[in-house]
Amino acid sequence: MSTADRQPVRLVVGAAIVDDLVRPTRLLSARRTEPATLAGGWELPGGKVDDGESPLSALHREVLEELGVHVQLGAHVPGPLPGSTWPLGDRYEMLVWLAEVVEGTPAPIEDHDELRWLEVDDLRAVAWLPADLPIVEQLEAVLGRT
Ligand code: 9L3
Ligand code: MG
Repeated sequence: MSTADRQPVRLVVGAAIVDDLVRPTRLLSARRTEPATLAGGWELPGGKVDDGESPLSALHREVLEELGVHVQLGAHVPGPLPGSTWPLGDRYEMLVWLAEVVEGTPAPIEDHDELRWLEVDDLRAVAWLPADLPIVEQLEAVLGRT
């Protein structure tokens, strides 16, 4: 494939949902059901930003679609790429916010079959997707500090 054929990297947004933005003790993890290559892997909920949509709107839309909740956002979890995003393979990069549920109870409505709240000192208890693992490691540092 020539350079001209290469697709631009698409932006994905993700939510690191904690029980309390001020004093976080638990992080919400979600087990994917699709595609087959990612099914069974645990991730921070979220998804692709649609054309013409702002990253913020996309994040709120995704958590509502996937988990049925409204969230309040906290700080970004800054990633290593320009724009503070995290690499997700060749095709995507992800912008991640800390978040707290303000309405509803999270349930695996779409794209996940199980949710699990992980204690901050036990964040590696699930099999995170390889791309999400470095983000979780960063969260260990961020959440452990409070
Ligand atoms: N992805 C990886 N980790 C995450 C999220 C939300 C997404 N925490 C990857 C999986 C897909 C792509 O990004 O390859 C788009 O995500 P989605 O729209 O299928 O959720
Ligand atoms: Mg998704």
